[in-house]
Amino acid sequence: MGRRIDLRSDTVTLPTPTMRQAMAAAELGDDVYGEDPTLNQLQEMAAKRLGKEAALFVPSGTMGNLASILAVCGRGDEIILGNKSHTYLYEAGGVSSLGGIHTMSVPNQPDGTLELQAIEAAIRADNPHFPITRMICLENTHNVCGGTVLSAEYTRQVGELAQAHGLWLHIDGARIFNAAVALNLPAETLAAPADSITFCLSKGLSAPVGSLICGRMDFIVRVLRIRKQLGGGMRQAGVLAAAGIVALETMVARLAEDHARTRRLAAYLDTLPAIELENLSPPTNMLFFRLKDESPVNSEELVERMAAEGVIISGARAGRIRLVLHSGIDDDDLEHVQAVLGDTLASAA
Ligand code: TLP
Repeated sequence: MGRRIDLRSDTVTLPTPTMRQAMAAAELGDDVYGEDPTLNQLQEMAAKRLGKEAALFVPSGTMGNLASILAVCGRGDEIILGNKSHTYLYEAGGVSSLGGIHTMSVPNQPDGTLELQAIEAAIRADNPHFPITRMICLENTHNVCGGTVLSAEYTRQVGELAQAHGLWLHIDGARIFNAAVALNLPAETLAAPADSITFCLSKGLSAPVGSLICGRMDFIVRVLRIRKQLGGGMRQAGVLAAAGIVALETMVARLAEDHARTRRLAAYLDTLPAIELENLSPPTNMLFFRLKDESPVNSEELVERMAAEGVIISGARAGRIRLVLHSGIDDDDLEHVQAVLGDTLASAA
């Protein structure tokens, strides 16, 4: 044994040898004093890449979204966000429990967008019965909608709508570089309409820890205080930032490989009669499927059988299974995954 192919998430990626070397050699200081040169370098790089004035390092994507929202909204304010967004579903209700912020969810369309009319209709009138709408949140790529990509044009339209109503536009860009690579556009273009954007180093980019919040300087100054309140002020965080710098320098363009393998895997799954694939041509690095009734195994059995062959997939929630491709999966691994899936599901139909 020994082979372990983990398709649960791109968060399972391990730092590359170059990252580990950079971490060992990183010049360090106390970042609460603003004196970690490596962290400062990463923050400057991130701001530049996203076309914003400044950036701030935080331990996680969850803290990135939370701190961004808390920096703009107060108790009794409201944010408009997708009903399938990560912030709405998977961030433990932090904006409400910690910020007293009300959420107004709008249906995510299958492509991850929110309809412009639906956003507009969700904006509150100025009336003492209502909370005050303060922010619109988008997610790019959209995780639960299938790793879907929001176009620059769509984002621009939402930005215009936000501006027309005096609202802040925040993008959860945990996987914004996947979107940028898929569209062959600079991430900066996708971030341009947003007042703030967070992105993660510890997903497809394979760094061990960290996310960045990017925006105007006055916003980042407010976020800095909130990060401190949340306990996210770190000291010699340059050890982490060193890996992040390598991630931005060397791990962005290669996301195209993950996307290509995801499409190849989808094409293979489409040949298996037991599988009902959601998207024949997944746009980025994740695909979703269900098992049909005629499948010889149910999803729990599939998870078990795959694990026995060294392939780790998540237990399906409501029968929906997600597979995520990343830098830890090469062509050999992909063949093994296909062989195991094929064997387990072969006797279907
Ligand atoms: N997503 C994780 C799980 O929490 C579902 C995953 O495996 O995909 N925004 C988006 C769009 C995300 O997908 C995630 C993580 C986050 C934010 C939160 O990032 P972390 O885990 O760093 O707090």
